[in-house]
Parts: sequence; C-alpha cells; structure tokens
Amino acid sequence: MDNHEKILQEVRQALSELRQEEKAAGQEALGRLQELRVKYLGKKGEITQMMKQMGTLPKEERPSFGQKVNSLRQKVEEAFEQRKSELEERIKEKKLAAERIDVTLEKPEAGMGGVHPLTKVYRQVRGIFEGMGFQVVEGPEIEFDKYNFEMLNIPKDHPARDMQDTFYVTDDIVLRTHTSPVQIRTMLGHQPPIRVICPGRVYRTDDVDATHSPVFNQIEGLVIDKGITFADLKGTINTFLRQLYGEQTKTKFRPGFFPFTEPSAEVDATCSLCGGKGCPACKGAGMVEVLGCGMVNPKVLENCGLDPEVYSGYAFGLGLDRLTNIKYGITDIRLLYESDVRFLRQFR
Ligand code: FA5
Repeated sequence: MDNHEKILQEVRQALSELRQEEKAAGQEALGRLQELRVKYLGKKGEITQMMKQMGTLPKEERPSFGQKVNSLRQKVEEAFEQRKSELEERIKEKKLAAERIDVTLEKPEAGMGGVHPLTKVYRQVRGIFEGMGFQVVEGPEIEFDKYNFEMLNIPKDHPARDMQDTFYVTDDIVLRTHTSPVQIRTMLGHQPPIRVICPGRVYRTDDVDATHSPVFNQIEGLVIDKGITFADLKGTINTFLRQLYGEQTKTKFRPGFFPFTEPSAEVDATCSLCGGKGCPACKGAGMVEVLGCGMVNPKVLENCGLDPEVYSGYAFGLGLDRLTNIKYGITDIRLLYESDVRFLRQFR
C-alpha cells in the first residue's frame, strides 16, 4: 500500500473514531475534527508537507506526484467536509430535541373539589323533608318590610324588631332577616294544602362571634291545611331531627315566643357530638337549640286571606349554619365562610 492510501485510510479511521466520540459531545467533536483537519491539511499538515516535497523530486515525476497528492487532498477534504456537515446536522438535531416544547404534554391534574359542609347538610335536610312530602320554594333576599315584619305580626314599633335589625334599602325594603317572609309569599300565592320548605340567605346586624354571623342561612318550614295540630309539628320535627342526627336523638320543646306563631317553642336536640353527656360544643348542657317553631298565628293567616276557623298550620325556622356545626362538631361558625381548603378537605 502506498503512502497516500495509508493517509486516506488513517483519515477515514480517525473520522470514524470521531463518530463514536461525537455521541457524547457534539460541540467538542467539531473541535476535534478541526484539529484533525489541521493535522492533515493545515499549513504544516501532512498532505501540505507532501506537496512541498515535490521540489525535491526529478522533474518528470513531478506531474504524476502532483496529481496523486492533489487527488489525495481532494478526497481527504471531501471526507472532512462530509463529516463536518454530518456533525453539524447532529448538533442541530440534538439542540432541537433539547429545546423541544411538547405542546401535547398534559398539565398536572387539578385537585378534585368537594361539596361544602353547608351544602352537604342542606342537601340532607332537603332530602329528609322531600321524603315527607315537602316542596322547596324560594323568596328574594331583598324583601318588603311588609313581608319581613308587618304581615308576620311584627309592626313598626314592635320590640321583636330590635332582635332582628337589618339594612334598610328604603323605608319599605330591607335585607330579609329570616326566611319567614317566604311563608307570607307562599300563603298569598297558593291555596292550602301547603307543605313547603324555604331555604336561603338572611341578614342581620349581629356582631360576628363563634355562633353569630351577619349573613347566615335558614330553612323555613310551613304546613297549612285543615285540622293541623301541634302534634303534627312535634311529629315532623322529631322525625326530621332523628333522621339528621341519628335515631337515639332526644328532643325538648321549650316554650318560646315569636310574634307570628302561637303557641311557640324552641327545640333542643341531644348534642350529636357527646350524645348528651355534655361537652365544649354544647357548653356542657348535653343539648343544643336547633330551631324555633310554633302554630301559625291566626292573625298571620288572616293577613294572607286564609280563614283561621277553617285552616290551621305550623311553621318552623332552623339555622343551617348552626345545624351544620352541631353535625360535624365545628366550634366556630366563621370556619364555614373562610374557604380554607385545609379545613374544608376534611368533609370530602
Ligand atoms: C327566626 O328567625 C324565626 N323566623 C324562626 C321561626 C320560623 C320561628 C317559623 C317560628 C316559626 P331566630 O331569630 O331564633 O328565629 O333564628 C332562627 C335560627 O337562626 C336560630 O335558632 C339560629 O340557629 C339561627 N341564627 C340566628 N341568628 C344567627 C346568626 N347571627 N348567625 C347564625 N345563625 C343565626
């Protein structure tokens, strides 16, 4: 094998070795390639040196020697050019792959939400009453003074108004203080038999503390028909509370006062947390007040155009927020409105 063939093979060998190295480092391989190029084709490179030898040869050998060296130089140059463009292509591909943005990549899964404890208890309460044949009706949160107070037998100068002070939009329009005005709207709009519950937000100028909020939720109940008695009221409330808090739940009907019911009662139920033994949630009493109720005052029936000699009925109003707190042993009503997921996550 002559010297030229040897050089060509050497170059090819070096370039092929470079291919292995280049797998690890693209840019470095390009540097190595340049070094090799200098080694053979640079000013002091082996092939350039060979050209310089030409002067030392006899005249007649020079053309063929020159041709051979030129052809070698061309082949080596081609080999280098080919490797260089291959290498540059590889570097470009690598770079593109590294910088690739996969637009099809899925974003991390959003956490699953859960039902708020107030909504959970509302759905449960609603389910229990629907099971007893009640329909759900709603009324506006901005209400006529007439429906919120006057037709419920709470005239302008009545002391009961002090207990339920609110925001007056005008002299005649208020933010409703309870869901009881929906009783009036229902009786004005429907003939008995009536059997409804009315859920909704209500407003009072109460200071915020562990058991009070200026905005809270009530569920009103109203039943009007012929021959409805206090026994029906008791039976319905007892059934409701036992379904909500458990069969072992005991109830206590204490005399109470509401201008729109007569007689009236406040109802206590066994504390569902301690089962009646007494705990911080029930302040040691073993029982907690859960709702107000009574027989619809004949005056209210008359205000709505119903004859109290023909019809009678009962009504009740429960505070959903407190009902929820008792059910889950939540000791501060504010937790229900703060939207703190660390708190809410427990109720999933
Ligand atoms: C009433 O609002 C009557 N309308 C209930 C009623 C309806 C009686 C029908 C008879 C017939 P009272 O003011 O007691 O009643 O409120 C009812 C319930 O709302 C209370 O038992 C309590 O659970 C809840 N509540 C009252 N004030 C607040 C408050 N500031 N924050 C949270 N819950 C409250």
